[in-house]
Amino acid sequence: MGIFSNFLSKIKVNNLLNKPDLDELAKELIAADLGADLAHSIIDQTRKLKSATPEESLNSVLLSHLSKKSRAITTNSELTAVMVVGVNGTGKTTSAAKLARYFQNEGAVVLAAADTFRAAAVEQLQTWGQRIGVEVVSGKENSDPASVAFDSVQRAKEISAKFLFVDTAGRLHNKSDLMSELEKIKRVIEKVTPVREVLLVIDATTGQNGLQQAKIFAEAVQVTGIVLTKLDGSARGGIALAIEDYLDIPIKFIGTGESIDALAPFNPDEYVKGLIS
Ligand SMILES: Nc1nc2c(ncn2[C@@H]2O[C@H](COP(=O)(O)OP(=O)(O)OP(=O)(O)O)[C@@H](O)[C@H]2O)c(=O)[nH]1
Ligand SMILES: [Mg+2]
Repeated sequence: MGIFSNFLSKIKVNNLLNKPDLDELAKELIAADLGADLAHSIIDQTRKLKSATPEESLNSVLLSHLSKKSRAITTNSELTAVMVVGVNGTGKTTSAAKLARYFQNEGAVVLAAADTFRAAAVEQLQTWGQRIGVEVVSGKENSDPASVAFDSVQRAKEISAKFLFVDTAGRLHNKSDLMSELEKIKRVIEKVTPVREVLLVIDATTGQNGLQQAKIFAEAVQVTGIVLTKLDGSARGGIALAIEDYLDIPIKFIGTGESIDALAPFNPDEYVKGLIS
């Protein structure tokens, strides 16, 4: 990241923000996927804030646009059920497996292959499950995803699992089919236990498009948090700030690679430092 490093090295010399500096900062913010409106309000606020240095002002303004909501996974004392949702290719299946790995040391975990739309999706999750020693509940190809979800929550109860992560489809015939399928999966799990988290997976490399996806999913299902993936690539990561600012949905985890351990809790201070240092 470090998208503002050029800009900051320049202003450090004279330690004040003039009009050309601010124009350049606006350009950098927009290029970092923040969107024009947010970029301009950050500029306005940074200009007005009288911190010791422009860098400090920018740091606190950027932080103030992040969500104040908890970034921890809400757990139940017994089983915690988590749905993993998002458009196709964002990293849902990989993130579900990474989450299973992450929480594995807290107790037994079950993975549910509720993306029955694509045969390969089930295999993909089973492969991860075998590698990390986590049971994967699946159904036949094209079986009802809600019935897979139901079987998985039953199984999780049976083995007194602490966590259930439910992988879901990213694409169906149309958007409303997908959203009603997600609602149905949630309803069915909740016959047994409340769904504590609906985590929306967003690919950081899709930029402003990620914000559109977040808006659509947040309207249809109650998204409780975001997993922002592919931050190891060329993504400038500003989309995190845009999503939190517009929707106030906290980013809970970030994906930083294709390996099973490439998942970390989102840290706001580090994120903002990464953006500007
Ligand atoms: N570099 C990088 N690649 C990732 C990350 N997370 C996922 N991927 C890769 O992105 C690709 C898609 O990941 P999947 O987990 O299959 O995505 P999905 O959302 O389940 O896709 P569908 O099931 O088709 O909807 C795979 O090649 C993953 O290895 C990440 O944090 N960094
Ligand atoms: Mg998948």
